[in-house]
Amino acid sequence: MSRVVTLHEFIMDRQADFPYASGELSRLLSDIAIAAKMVSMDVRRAGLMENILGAEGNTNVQGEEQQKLDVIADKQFINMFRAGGEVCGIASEENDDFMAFESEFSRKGKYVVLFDPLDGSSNIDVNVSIGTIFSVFRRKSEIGSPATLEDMMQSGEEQIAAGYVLYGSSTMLVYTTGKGVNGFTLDPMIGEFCLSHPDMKMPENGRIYAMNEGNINICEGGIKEYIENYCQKTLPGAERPYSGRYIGSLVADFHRNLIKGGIYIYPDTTTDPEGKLRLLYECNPLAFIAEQAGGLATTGRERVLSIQPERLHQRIPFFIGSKQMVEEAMSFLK
Ligand code: P6P
Repeated sequence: MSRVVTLHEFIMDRQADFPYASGELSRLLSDIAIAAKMVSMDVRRAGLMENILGAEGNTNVQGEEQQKLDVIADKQFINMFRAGGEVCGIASEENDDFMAFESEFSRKGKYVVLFDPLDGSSNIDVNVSIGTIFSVFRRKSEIGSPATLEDMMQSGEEQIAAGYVLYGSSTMLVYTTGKGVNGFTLDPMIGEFCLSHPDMKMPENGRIYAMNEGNINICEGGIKEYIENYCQKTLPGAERPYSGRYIGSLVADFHRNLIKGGIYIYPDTTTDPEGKLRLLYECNPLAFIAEQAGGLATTGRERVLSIQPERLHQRIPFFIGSKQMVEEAMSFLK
């Protein structure tokens, strides 16, 4: 029985990967893990706390109805970043504009974090898996000055870390710093994330496709053919066609595909002509993880990580998963 490796030990062991880092990134990742534990506790008892469940009573910049837990999770992460001293500013799905932390202490932070505090929140009240997604950049602005919009608007290739927390049958934290992908499961007995999925690799191919097929007749040409004439056709020699699995929580669908192989597709549609998923704090972090695990993430036409952002809450069409499946799906696009 090999010894349990906690996330904290793993981060410290890997600190040597960053000869110039004096521990700030390690502390930032540890802060994310602490906030994730706190959100996990809130998620797991939401049904018992009527002040947590249900709608907040307003809509966010996305025009989506905010859930109370969205706002609670957003505050947990922001408070952790503000207090930690490594982060000079943030942008999140739940805040219209980016936030430059005011204190002199925070302005010395070297990093900015863009995050979706609780993705899939329409699933909260029905006890279906939800997740947090985060993306870390080194600031471009001068240390000691307030964070700027330019700090937030960097292309995905500039990320120095990215990850997600999955509040599922167990709570997992999966992240990369550009040297592979590792997964940690929260052990509630000791309150620590423990290494459970070392060096994760996404299968080159798979037989699971995740898409809201309710959009099949309103999305860009080629997708309908891919789903109906490829995924739903019994492949020669195969016992049955692909399996459709759509959870309605990007993090849960992505995590399953990372382990089993598969593709997640959210194309542009007549209702979401630019696509639905947000480039900066949903697509970029998962694209970084996908590529680090041997997968692929595109808009259907270009690599996600190469996109130079134009707006903070910019949306893009999103094809992410097993390399061969994403390439296959792209071949159907007109
Ligand atoms: P639809 C959740 O709001 C989310 O951003 C993703 O987590 C999820 O995959 C998608 O949107 C669900 O969108 O339109 O299928 O309900």
